[in-house]
Amino acid sequence: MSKNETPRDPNEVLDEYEETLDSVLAEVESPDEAAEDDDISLGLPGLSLGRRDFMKAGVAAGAMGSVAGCSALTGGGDGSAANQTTESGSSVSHTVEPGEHDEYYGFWSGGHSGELRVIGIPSMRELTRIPVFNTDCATGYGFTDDTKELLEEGGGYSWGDNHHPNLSETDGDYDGEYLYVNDKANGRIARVNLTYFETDAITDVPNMQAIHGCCVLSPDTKYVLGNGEFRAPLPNDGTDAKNPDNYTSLFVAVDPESMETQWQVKVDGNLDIVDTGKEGRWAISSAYNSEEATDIQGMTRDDRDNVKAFDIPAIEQAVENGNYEEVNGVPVVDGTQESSLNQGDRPIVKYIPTPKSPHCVEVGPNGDYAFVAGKLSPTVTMIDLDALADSSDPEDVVAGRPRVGLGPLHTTFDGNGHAYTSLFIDSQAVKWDIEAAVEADEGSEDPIIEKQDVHYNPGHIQALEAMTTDPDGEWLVSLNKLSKDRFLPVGPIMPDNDQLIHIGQGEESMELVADHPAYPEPHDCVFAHKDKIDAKKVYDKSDYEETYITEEDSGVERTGDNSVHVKMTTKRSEYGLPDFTVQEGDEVRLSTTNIEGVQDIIHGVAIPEHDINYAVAPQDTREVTFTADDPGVYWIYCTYFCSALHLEMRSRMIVEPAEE
Ligand code: K7E
Ligand code: CUA
Repeated sequence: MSKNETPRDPNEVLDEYEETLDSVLAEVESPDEAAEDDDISLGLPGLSLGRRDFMKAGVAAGAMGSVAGCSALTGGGDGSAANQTTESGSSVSHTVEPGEHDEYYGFWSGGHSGELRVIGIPSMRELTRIPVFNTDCATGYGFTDDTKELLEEGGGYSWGDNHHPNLSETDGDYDGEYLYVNDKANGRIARVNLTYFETDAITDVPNMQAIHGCCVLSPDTKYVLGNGEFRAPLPNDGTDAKNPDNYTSLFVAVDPESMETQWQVKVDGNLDIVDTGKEGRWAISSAYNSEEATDIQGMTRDDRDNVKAFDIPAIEQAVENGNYEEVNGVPVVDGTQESSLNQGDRPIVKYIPTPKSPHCVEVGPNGDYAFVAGKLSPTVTMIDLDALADSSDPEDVVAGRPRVGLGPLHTTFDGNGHAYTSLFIDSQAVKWDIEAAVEADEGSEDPIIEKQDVHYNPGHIQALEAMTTDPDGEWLVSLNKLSKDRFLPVGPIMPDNDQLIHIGQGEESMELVADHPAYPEPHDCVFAHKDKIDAKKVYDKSDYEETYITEEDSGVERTGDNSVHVKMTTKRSEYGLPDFTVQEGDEVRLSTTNIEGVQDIIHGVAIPEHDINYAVAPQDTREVTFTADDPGVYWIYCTYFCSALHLEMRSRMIVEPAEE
């Protein structure tokens, strides 16, 4: 704000905004008199829902935006016997006895905390955290030279917003190699090495401001795919900044090994979430804002949006044929509706009309259907992936559209014919029969088997290994955005509430078993059976380029007039150097190897007043480089309680004043 402007009363701004919103939403609700007629269909192929089947926009905006009134708005909260609102009385135990292990790893995205969290299932115990887009002083991620460089080359931001963790697959099953996750905030995709549970690559994808949806191409992880949610000029260099008509949204493919951007496809509307079929051909993206507006009123104006079905081999062919423009070094293929590449028999992107502003897409375990949750529509649209290849009429590809309840966001599967959809507004998980939904009329509630109250306002919902071709059932987690009254109050910023629900093999009723507070803000999680992950307990020094330091290597080497290389080992309970001396102004490269081979004996290297602390695990070598600016004595100490003499584990850095 320029200093000539007087600040406005925030309430006044808010009132004004709400007035505008109300008037626009009133228009959306009744664009004309005829629209009041319940029987009028939308006149769109594939959309035989009546207007009453859409959540009225006013209700939608109010309810999606507020959470207080969920019970008042509940249509489907039927209070059936299966509904259980507290965990008291749950008959299933999720207790893992002391000393016992969980059966599954759960990998949780940490949202705008930038980290991932590893949680054991069924105990819901947090096992560790993996810093990805954030820095972490417990491990030294972002402090040591290699991790600092990783973050700098990955864009140089100090935070990220990770939503969608994905495990690498071979033959449609998890191979335990890698986890890939998006950064919605800065258009990045990161990779975590699951041997060491460590981030090993961050790709700052060109041309994309936000990457929201993210998945791997099943069944063999040919690509990591990402959806650019925010439309922007291409290239975004200040040209055309004020002309939203020329903004575009991109879909990207990144190579899972090199982590290099392979190609992008530009499309109409904003892309949201993406999942792929099981045969390597289709990637299905939900999308909103086909209006291509820049404000909420405009984005919700029309009654329909288009799900995009990306035909991966057709896109590869277009790239191979040179049918692209290169922008910032990336081949960008035109997948907009008018594109010539979408006119022939084999369009690269198919546009499938859905009720407006859908949220998620999840492809079911056998790859038959993509489930598109309606968000503003109380339905889930099932897209038949087999029909997609042949049909020219989008109507043919809609296999079913059950009415599941208010605010459907995400769907998961037990592998036994059931889908479970989260209902944000109703605050429920709804279980329904997939084949019954194909048989039933569109908009029918008949496929619904039961509803379970959750607390409160769920986003993602995930059952064990639901994203593989062979889900395991048994447990489901509802990732609820709000916890409100479920925990001791901890100040105004409350934790989320991840709730564990027992589902068995789908033959029994859902049963709420545990509440689990979560620091803001997980979006999604993914589960892998423990046998599929082979985490190393000690580093293998041959995996690392850094020079391994032995006790004999410990010492100070002057490498230039103003630079030194200090090498020292760590072991219980001493550093390889009890002290070392450098000159004021020296650039100090400090290399440390933990020479212990024993599991869980970690040493820390903390240097007071130099903003340095990092962990060195058994057989690992880490380096930091810093400038010794201030003459004095600095006690380097160990931050991991490694032995009875841990407190005594110290070294002394002496910085001698520069000569006058
Ligand atoms: Cu629904 Cu980013 Cu997957 Cu959040 S997204 S909830
Ligand atoms: Cu080493 Cu404490």
